[in-house]
Amino acid sequence: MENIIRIAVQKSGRLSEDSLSLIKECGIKFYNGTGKLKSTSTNFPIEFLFLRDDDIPGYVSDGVADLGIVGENELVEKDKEVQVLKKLGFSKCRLSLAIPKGEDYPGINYFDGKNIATSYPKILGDYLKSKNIKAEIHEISGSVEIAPSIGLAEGICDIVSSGSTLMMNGLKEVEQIFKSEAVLISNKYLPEEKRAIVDKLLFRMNAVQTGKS
Ligand code: PRT
Ligand code: ZN
Repeated sequence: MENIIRIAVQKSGRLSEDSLSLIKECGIKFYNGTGKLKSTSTNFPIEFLFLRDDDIPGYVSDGVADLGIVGENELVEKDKEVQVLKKLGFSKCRLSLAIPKGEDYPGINYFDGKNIATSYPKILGDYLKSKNIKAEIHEISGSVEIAPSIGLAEGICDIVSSGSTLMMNGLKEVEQIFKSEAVLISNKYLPEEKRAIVDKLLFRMNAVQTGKS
């Protein structure tokens, strides 16, 4: 089916609301009832897949979805071949290194020989390598901030937005290693018919953004 495009958006989480509002502001109508994993617009040739954000880069690089909206942190971590069409300006955050707040921090060498818990082993590994630091990366999938207090690791590398989660867990941010926001991504090999629909969508998204600035 080449006269309709498919976009993967987060089912529920920090990206969902802004992703769907942006699409609605583009004048695209669709139904997204709770629990529905797929929906087709009634006035634009687009179908929605509601997924976990972790799966979005892979679905877009495989061509299961033509487009996706995902955080740059997830995109870079998953290391899939896709094209970034547009930065979307929402879900802004950073990936930072943090340590217990009572510790002295002399600089990045602090982490030499230490254990760091994270859900972003690739981004962290690349960063440590670029700084010539040899640390042990301990991959965990969630609640990273409690790792130091339970003796699992000496430091953490996790997403920070306001900083209050770090504070509540007795940690302080010592290095910002990656800045992220939501981006619109596309499969690299779209046929021309789909490309034309994507261009139409991009034109509307640009108009929405210009209207806001
Ligand atoms: O279920 P699914 O896998 O789809 O969702 P998820 O739980 O993996 O992701 P979700 O919905 O939490 O976040 C989706 C994306 O939003 C992330 O990949 C980031 O690109 C972006 N984002 C923006 C954030 C935050 N802000 C954020 N604050 N993602 C996570 N957080 C968490 C962070 O992990 C930490 O626990 O919030 C806490 C820190 O927030 P502050 O404000 O206390 O600093
Ligand atoms: Zn996720």
